[in-house]
Amino acid sequence: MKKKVALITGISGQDGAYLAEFLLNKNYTIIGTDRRSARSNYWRIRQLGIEDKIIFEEMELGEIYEIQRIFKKYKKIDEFYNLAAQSFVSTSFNSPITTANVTGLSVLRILETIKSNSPKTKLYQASSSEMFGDVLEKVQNEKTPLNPQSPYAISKVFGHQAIKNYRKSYNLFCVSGVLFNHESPLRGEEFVTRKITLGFAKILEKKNFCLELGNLYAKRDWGYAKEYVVAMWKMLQQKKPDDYVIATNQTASIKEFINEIRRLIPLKTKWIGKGLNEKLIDVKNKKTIVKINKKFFRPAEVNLLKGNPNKAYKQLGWKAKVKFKELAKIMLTAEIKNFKKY
Ligand code: NAP
Ligand code: G4F
Repeated sequence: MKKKVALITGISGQDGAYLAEFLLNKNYTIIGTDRRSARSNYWRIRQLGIEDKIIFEEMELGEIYEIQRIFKKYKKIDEFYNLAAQSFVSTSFNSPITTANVTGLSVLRILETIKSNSPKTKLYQASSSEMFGDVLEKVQNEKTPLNPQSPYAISKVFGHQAIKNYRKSYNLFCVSGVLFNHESPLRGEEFVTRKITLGFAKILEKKNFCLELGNLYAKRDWGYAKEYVVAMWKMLQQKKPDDYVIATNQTASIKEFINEIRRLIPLKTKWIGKGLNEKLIDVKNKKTIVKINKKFFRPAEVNLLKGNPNKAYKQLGWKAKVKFKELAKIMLTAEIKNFKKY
């Protein structure tokens, strides 16, 4: 049987690396695309030991010609996973137009290219729970109305609706995975869970490090990225294309995530103060190890995300095994191990 070919945009990102690893184990040929040819940002793929098994291509998603060029070069692409995006919500407030172009409009460029050049290619689009924004239902599912709160989320809504529209209008096999926050040791250092685990690894090593954070009270439904990429693949193996929520159905605040880390470390710590003066201190020497910095607050916040993944369970047979407490342990353990190595 001929090997299936999968193209992954955003191959250098967290999900790109885990998805490539998963699909290689399923004997796929992987074309991994990124906006630049420099391999310096392939640390995740290197860490997974799969760099030599991927065909790398440069493809700037801002240019439709770039996407067309890749489809002309590789005549048969069975599955196309669009994971590339300006994915950091904070940055989207400072760079809204770039975000809309890359995260939103690129989806249309891909859909147009597939429609004209390769209508049999199945497309996975990385939609996001951020689209629920200022939530209109306490637990969010595929039917919950969208209420985005950032240029990032607005861009994701555009891509999400484009997928629905092209599926209906042109009968393309294109789907959106509405993934809630998923984390791992391969998460970018700017995202809050990784910032926290890295911060605590530094605190344990050099005793004078202080971690500065923004809003501790926003709640997220945090899962494990390695499990979430499996759901992406499952969506493309269905008879009919459809959209799915992927989540753990548990929610916890940033402070609760920190409290989980506190349980895992050999330091006695205590929360003191309120509002912008809230701090976590080392009980023994009274040093501040976590404090609030206003600069990490967002112009508009998403206060609560909690997903209902029942449809994915029933139709894909997918369920999250790792919940946020175990996730905190996985991430902190890896962080400390890495620190010791370097
Ligand atoms: P990530 O680690 O930030 O990776 C994003 C990828 O997009 C990187 O490879 C990045 O390349 C690439 N990229 C950025 N701008 C580009 C451009 N102009 N042209 C081509 N590539 C570009 O994100 P992730 O956590 O793996 O997430 C994967 C996707 O899922 C993203 O679309 C994200 O928005 C979405 N999502 C993520 C989560 C989550 O919790 N992780 C939840 C829901 C949805 P560089 O290395 O060059 O920056
Ligand atoms: O880790 P975050 O930056 O992730 P956020 O904004 O939820 O977005 C992530 O998940 C989305 C899915 O829901 C993805 F679509 C998106 O691409 C990305 O992967 O922030 C989480 C929460 C926010 O409420 C933020 O205000 O943590 C709060 N927070 C508090 N202090 C902080 C910080 N976030 C960051 N990044 N840095 C802080 O110092």
